[in-house]
Amino acid sequence: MKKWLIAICIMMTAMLVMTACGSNDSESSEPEGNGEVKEFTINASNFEFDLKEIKVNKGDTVKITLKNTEGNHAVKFDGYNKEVKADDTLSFVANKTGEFQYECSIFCGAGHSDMVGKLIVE
Ligand SMILES: [Cu+2]
Repeated sequence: MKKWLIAICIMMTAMLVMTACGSNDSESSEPEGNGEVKEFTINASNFEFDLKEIKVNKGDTVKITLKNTEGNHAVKFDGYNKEVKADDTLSFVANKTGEFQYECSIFCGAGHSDMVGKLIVE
């Protein structure tokens, strides 16, 4: 009788530990939305982004890679408070609908203010 109880206790503890580890895993990995994963590459030059519009659906995981083909630029997404630097990939879940401007966040020269684009989340 006692051994049987101990066995159940061990099994329940093991299950709890496994559940805890499982949730930790999902927290430490990349954010996951309930939509698709959409990948984009923005090529930045003086003074333009080659990608001026990014369109996704709410719940999609957006992955954005920034490449600087000329000059030094970074991209900041208004409304989401996210930024991607050169040769880096930003990943976030588009959990808010609307139109959000993105812009160069490094002052790069005369055309800096022209470096804008639009993130559309439907
Ligand atoms: Cu700039």
